[in-house]
Amino acid sequence: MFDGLREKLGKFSDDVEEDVETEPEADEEEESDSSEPVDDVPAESETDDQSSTQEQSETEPDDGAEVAPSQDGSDEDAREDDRGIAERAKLFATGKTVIDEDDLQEHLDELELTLLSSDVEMSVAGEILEGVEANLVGETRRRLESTGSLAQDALREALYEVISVGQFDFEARIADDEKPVVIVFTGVNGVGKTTTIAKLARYLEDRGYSSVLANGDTYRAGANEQLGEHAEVLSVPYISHEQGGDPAAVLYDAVEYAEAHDVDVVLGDTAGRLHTSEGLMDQLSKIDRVVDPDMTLFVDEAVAGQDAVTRATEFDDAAEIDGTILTKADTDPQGGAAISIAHVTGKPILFLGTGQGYDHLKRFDPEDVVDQLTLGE
Ligand SMILES: Nc1nc2c(ncn2[C@@H]2O[C@H](COP(=O)(O)OP(=O)(O)OP(=O)(O)O)[C@@H](O)[C@H]2O)c(=O)[nH]1
Ligand SMILES: [Mg+2]
Repeated sequence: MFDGLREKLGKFSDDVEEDVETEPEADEEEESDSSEPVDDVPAESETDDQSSTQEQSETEPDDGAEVAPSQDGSDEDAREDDRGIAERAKLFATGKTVIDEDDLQEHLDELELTLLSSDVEMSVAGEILEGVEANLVGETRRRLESTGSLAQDALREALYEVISVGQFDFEARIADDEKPVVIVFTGVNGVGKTTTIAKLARYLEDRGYSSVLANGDTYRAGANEQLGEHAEVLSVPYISHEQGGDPAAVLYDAVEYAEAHDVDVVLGDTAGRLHTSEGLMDQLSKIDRVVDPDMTLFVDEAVAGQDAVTRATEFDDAAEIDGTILTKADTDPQGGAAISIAHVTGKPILFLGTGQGYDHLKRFDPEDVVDQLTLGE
């Protein structure tokens, strides 16, 4: 998953790292002469744990901006130098490495192209670039484990910032909300809504929650049979009406069934639709009015890239969503939608579909995704 993009992102980290220079050793002598009392600790530098795995581990006081080379020249010059370094790139947590501003800009331009060509939405790409730059020049927050490569860490942090938008603890919500918890699934045709519902029923069962499947897709011929078969295989109850019936009525019946039988979760399927199909979107509003779902989840294919991002926004505008499930992540080498959707909609990605089997559903873990995108784990 995301192999294509990982390769390209790896190039960014490698290229930047190649251009990073360790500051001249000359400093060290001068510094040891001036024997600062502070020399033992990296403490007053910004962060804690992170590595100085670079070659520059010899230790010196650090925080490059203030600890200037000079001594010999005038203070003026020293400050000028400092400012130069600080502005170019007061780089990197240790303060001992610098990269030329032009070089950095060139790498950032390449990174932008990489992201855009992998279907990352434009504003999200911009946000990532800003994050990378800020993380390189300023202090990295180190929420993620350090990889020892400063450029890679900066990229990882910036990716995490956009990918983790809006995350909430799905299982805690299921556990805490009043039962039955009603979840309705929306999205365009053929993206994997019905399959995802079946997978989620299995996922919930594995965690001790019962569910009932409700077929709100009264539109497509064969929809009843399809969801009904899943219900049979999974041994979960199934509520459906005749084709052409009112989806809100199906959902209503399913909620009543759940209440009567102490079922924890109602999983409501709906027909594939475009956000522009007025009649079908009206049905969603009616479902909202009649059963007031606890969550409306937008389902789309990871492989749809930019299209998925646009559709998520359109669905959110038309019938507010609480989160997204991206299917077919197993066939997506790019990751553009996975990176962009949460930031663009402000709603989290909750699950990834990773295949056609019932067990091919993974909780979307932003840290995990960042690792996959940058480390291949
Ligand atoms: N590789 C892969 N295929 C998937 C995944 N999820 C669903 N599919 C396949 O996508 C196809 C469409 O799935 P459905 O669940 O019928 O899609 P839908 O959104 O309900 O379609 P409509 O009801 O027609 O709107 C099926 O062949 C599924 O097996 C996934 O995560 N990975
Ligand atoms: Mg379906």
